Amino acid sequence: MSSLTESKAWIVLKNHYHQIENISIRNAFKEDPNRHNKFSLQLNDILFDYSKNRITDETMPLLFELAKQVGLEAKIKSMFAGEIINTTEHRAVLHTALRNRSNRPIYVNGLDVMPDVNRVLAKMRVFCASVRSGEWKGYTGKAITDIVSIGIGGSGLGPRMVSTALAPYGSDSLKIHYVSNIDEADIMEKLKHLAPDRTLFIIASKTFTTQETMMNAFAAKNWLLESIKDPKAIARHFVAVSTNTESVAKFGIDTDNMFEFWDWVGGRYSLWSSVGLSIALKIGMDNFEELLSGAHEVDEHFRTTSFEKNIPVIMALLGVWYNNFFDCQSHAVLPYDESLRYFPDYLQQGDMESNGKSVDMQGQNVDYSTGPIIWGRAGTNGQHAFFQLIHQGTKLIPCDFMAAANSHYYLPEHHKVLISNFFAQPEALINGLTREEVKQQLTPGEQEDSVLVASKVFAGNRPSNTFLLKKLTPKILGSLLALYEHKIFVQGVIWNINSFDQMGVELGKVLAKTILSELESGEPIESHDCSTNALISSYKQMRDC
Ligand code: G6Q
Repeated sequence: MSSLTESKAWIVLKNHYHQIENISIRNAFKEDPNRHNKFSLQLNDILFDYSKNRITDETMPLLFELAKQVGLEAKIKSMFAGEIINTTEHRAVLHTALRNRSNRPIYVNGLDVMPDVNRVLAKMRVFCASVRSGEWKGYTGKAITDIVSIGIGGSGLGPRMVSTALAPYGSDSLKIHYVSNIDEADIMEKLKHLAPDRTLFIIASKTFTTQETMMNAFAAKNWLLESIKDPKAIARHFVAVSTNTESVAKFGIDTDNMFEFWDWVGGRYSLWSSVGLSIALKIGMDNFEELLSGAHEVDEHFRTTSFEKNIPVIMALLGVWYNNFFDCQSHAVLPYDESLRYFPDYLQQGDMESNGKSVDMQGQNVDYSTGPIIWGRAGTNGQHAFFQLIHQGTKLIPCDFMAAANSHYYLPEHHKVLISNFFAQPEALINGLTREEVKQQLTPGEQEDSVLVASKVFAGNRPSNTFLLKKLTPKILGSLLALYEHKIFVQGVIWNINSFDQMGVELGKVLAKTILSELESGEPIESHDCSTNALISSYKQMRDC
């Protein structure tokens, strides 16, 4: 047994769980008209309501006790102070410095990182203004109309999600396209609509060695040079976002057009750095800095607020409550906002790559469940796809619902219907529908059909959190993303795992390299299990016939 599951706070929580696991949320609301006030918090323009959870007045204090027991307060200080908390990679974790709008000095190895952060932001500002105004010209003298940002994982998901979410703030004369996949369909489908002399490529790669990104970058370079036959054109059509100056120069990009960031920025936490260049180009630097400000406000909230009023801490503890005590396997994220359609994808990486670990900080296998499976889709589309399982399936799936009170668009009736669904689903999830209620709704003939009656019963009591945002502005989005980042951090601290490495993505990459060379070989392949050998052989037959 690990010290976590043997600890006092954990054992007390386990006992409490057995006492209240079947508490009816529906009854809890009837019994306590103050439940919403008690279990909700407002942070600037975000209202966080966690009253629709299986918790009583006793639950949260016990969960706060767990947070205290694992030394969360000191761990938060360590992260903000730039200590080496990513111990396997010997790195500080300082995405908070990228949005430190207070400019408070933050030291890594005795050096204040803020002058560098501000220098790169200033460089991004000049560049964005030049491209957006049309002053920056392509090689043939034409202004840029299309940006293609090539990057994968942390160098792709965040920028794509944010620039989609903030499309209403975007320049109509500048279109942004994202290419990640090594599948040629990704780049080919994007490039076929573009004019090389009006296209600017951003190669976003921390290492500048990632196979997918580099192959796509070379394909982009060839595409450009097929049309504009002078290699000097590269300097006007390619910029890089990286920590690797040498490789950027080797690729042929003018290092004056390289936007740097640092090894203390983890890939999946990097959209706040120059990795967000495509976002800044789309929405302008003022709006990009608003995004940073929103995140900074949450950083300050997280850093300075007591656990009882600390939204990321509460989000994390509720997640632990379901993950470790109710044995929930997954967590659904359901933005009622089409602009946030990529948010579940982005959060999948942020959460699952951070906390999908089974070894603790001391190198021991854990004997408790760690990060949940994160999934979801924008509402109302999800309602017509998988909500059946959330309402009536055999699995308990805690959900996060989020929506903006004000829309950027001009079909007010649409927004009202969207919001009515956004409120209805969490309510339906807790209330369910009893046998008696079902019978009241049936015709007399239908009441005879016991299968029909049973099928229409909803057990209810299914928990959720609700985030009501005033409007999806850059600032509010920045805040929302930072809430989730810190939730992930807190859970990593409780589970005593390193949330900032990602060793689990390496093995498949190594095997793919071996297989790549075998795909060209005429010899029978026998080095794998019989399934993989046979599949490779069948692939070659299909490919070559
Ligand atoms: C994220 C990971 C990973 C990384 C990509 C791209 O935290 O480290 O998703 O972002 O593998 O890496 P490069 O930016 O180095 O190309």
